[in-house]
Amino acid sequence: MKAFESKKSGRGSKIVVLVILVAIVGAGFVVSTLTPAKGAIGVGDNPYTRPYPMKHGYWKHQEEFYAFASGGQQGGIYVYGIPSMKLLSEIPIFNIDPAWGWTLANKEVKEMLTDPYTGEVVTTGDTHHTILSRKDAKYDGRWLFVNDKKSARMARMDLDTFRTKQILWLPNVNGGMHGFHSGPNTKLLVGNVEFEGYPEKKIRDYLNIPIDKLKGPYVSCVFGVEVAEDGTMKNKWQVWGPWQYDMVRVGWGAMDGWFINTAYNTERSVNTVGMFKRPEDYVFFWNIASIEKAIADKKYITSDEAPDVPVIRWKDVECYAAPCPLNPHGLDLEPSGRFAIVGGKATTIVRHIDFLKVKAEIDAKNFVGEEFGIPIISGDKTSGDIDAGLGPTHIEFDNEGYLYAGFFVDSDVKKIAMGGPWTKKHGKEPWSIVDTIPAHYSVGHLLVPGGDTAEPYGKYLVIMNKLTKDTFPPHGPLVTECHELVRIDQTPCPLIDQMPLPPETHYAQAIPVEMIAKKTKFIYDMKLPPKKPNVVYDYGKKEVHVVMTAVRSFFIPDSFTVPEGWKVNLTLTNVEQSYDISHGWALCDHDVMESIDPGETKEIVYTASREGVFWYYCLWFCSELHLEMRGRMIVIPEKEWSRDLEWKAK
Ligand code: CUK
Ligand code: CUA
Ligand code: CA
Repeated sequence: MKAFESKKSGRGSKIVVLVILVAIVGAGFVVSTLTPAKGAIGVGDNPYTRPYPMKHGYWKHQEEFYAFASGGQQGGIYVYGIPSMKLLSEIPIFNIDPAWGWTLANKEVKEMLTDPYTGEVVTTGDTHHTILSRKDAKYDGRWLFVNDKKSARMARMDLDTFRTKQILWLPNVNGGMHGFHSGPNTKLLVGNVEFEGYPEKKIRDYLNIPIDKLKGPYVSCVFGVEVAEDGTMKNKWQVWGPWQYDMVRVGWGAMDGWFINTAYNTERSVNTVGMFKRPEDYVFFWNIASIEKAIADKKYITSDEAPDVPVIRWKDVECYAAPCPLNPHGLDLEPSGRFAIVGGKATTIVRHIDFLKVKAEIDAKNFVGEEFGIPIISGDKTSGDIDAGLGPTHIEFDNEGYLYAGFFVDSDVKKIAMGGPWTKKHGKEPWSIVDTIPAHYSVGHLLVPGGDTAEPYGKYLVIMNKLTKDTFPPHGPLVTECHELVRIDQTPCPLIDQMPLPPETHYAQAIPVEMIAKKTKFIYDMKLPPKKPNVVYDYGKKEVHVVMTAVRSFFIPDSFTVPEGWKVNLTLTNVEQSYDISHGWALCDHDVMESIDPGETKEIVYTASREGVFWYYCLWFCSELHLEMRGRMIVIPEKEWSRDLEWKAK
């Protein structure tokens, strides 16, 4: 693959050079992948072909990035390696999954999945955006945040255990939490509510926007979440107004102190056709300090539901609108923070908006109109269009001054040389298409490692397709998704691999392996000494408290008795201090199925509702005596119960 590594040619007769390059690189690719290599290194002399015979630990050393991909309606996330495109983990978050012990019998999980405002336990979710934490607008490897669009909540996963540690629910809204993004240092997360909300009367009155419960248009909000040093999230503010919002980016660099978001339904319609009525929609520019000032000036109310969350009127903060192509979806920020790139998904247009020009218009109070009191900035003076293809969706960036825009309808990705200061770096015509990368099929989000930061890592592009059709062998009417790996440090950009991944990734991010691998926990920090196995009977509350340990190949105690109908509160510790030795705790004929990792303690709560003998057993094949690793819960009718039947330490 020497041809791929060679430096790109400079200016000059571009077309001729491009044609020659296509020929050379194209031929080089075919030859090197099809020619059998000498020796035992397998087919082809390139890093994408696995060695044969296989070497142990090959993939471990091969990976450059971890990719974190949202699972959509699967409710959690997927983790896979780049460039291997091999699945490493499928992690439950808003859904339940007993393989992880992520169930309602797990006290901690049940608490996280319970809506604090309604008391409802919600075990289905729709994850869209993964947001890695950052420092100075670059990933720092501390946390991963993920949203649940359906139930308006967001999770924080610690990247040492790959487990969710907190779920934050939004007050005042009925779901539809969509785009969200992190500030350059992850002290503030900003999110959008995509669906028109219908908040309590107090907020409706405060907004003073006439709305009709049956006909709409309703109102909606953009919200801020504060992230503490230890990662704890807290609802900080909500700004309510006449529009709903889709995608959002919190600025850095040139746009520091601002965030931008889009509304594709500026028509404020409640049906599909109505959402297309206008020729263009809006990108909004919000000044973060003005929101903080509104709070300091006490220009807010609070709802009965959330008395600690300021609800601010859109009119009381600094917000400006600029026109953007019809029904935008992708909205992204170029690495220097100067250009906002937005694609109108119902058009062929990708628009670049220069924030320096926007700021000049704002400072000069140069506006071309207003709507609902929001000043409108001239599009002609601040932006330019690239007529790039049908159905632009999302956008990512590399470190060489190129943007990558995916096209749902065209089923391809356009590599576009950016203007401004980037022109010097790549030497290409500003805002021109330099390559068209075919995709299979119908592109949603794109992933370039670090592609939404101030310093993208570049090198690879993953195209996350919405449709797969004939890419893989058929497997029923519900078909897998397709993630396609492309090399982008060369033009044209070759397709390297295709990976099936179950439904349905929206956004994904990738971070260098070394940033995560070095901090991964192998064993949980166990509180020593672990609590002694014990069973305590609380006759007042009709509860049994069981303290149990798991170690190859015993549960201690290996049996306990419970009066029928009592609640069981089981504290289970896996006392193993050995990597990869997880145990399970499945209780027959009950909806209890847990998993517990080395050094971990879990609280499991359920009711012993029926008389009988019920075995509990380990779920992981943990040792040669794994099958023997089991015990019995003996449930005795209350009228037959006596204190003599209590479990006693031997
Ligand atoms: S979204 Cu689904 S492909 Cu929720 Cu960022 Cu665009
Ligand atoms: Cu423990 Cu099997
Ligand atoms: Ca529209």
